[in-house]
Amino acid sequence: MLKLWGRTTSSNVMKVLWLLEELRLPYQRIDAGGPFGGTATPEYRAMNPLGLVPSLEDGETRLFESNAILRYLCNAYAPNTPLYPVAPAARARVESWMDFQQTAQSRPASTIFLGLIRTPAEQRDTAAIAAAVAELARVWALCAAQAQASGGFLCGPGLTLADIAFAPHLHRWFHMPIENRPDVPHLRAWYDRMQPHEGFRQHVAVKVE
Ligand SMILES: N[C@@H](CCC(=O)N[C@@H](CS)C(=O)NCC(=O)O)C(=O)O
Repeated sequence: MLKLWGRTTSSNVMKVLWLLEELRLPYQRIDAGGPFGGTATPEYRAMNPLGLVPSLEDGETRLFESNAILRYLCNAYAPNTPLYPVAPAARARVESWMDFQQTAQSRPASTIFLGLIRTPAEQRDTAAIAAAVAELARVWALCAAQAQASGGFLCGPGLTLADIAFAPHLHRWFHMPIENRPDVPHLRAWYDRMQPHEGFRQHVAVKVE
């Protein structure tokens, strides 16, 4: 059975949980990271060198990096899924947006989340948070315009791994107490298109904590 290591409050774990649900794959989840710890042991570090979550164990295969795990699950268990198209150009487009999530979106999103949700009000760096909000709004504008132009989701009218990779941060954007949250055209429509998916409702659209 697939084993997923990681606490459910991690955005990077959430995206894997959504995909597992989307593909109807049975799995066992083991709490790790944050208050659960367990990520500093040599055994865990052998699976995930920085001691982060998620990690996936599938028999002898051990993987880290959430987006790599998403791709592995499709390749191994759903090779023909439209979530990760096979045609080289379509696949590369999905992968471009997944890389963009890690390189452009994740950093400002983490600054906002850690600042607003994990830091006591009196210790917050409000200037850093405001700068990250402006930076993330620019990233969201690009994503939302892309989804609108593509017919609904980032890479066409149907959901792909690219949308799943962004989803936890998109949910947080609308649910964190962001002061003067910029209004990004079409962003809410992209977010709303994810709502009918059971895996999104169960694992992503949860209390922000
Ligand atoms: N690029 C990595 C980032 C992983 C990451 O930063 N995970 C965070 C949670 S979202 C983490 O492990 N934080 C420390 C902890 O939970 O103990 C991925 O996508 O898997």
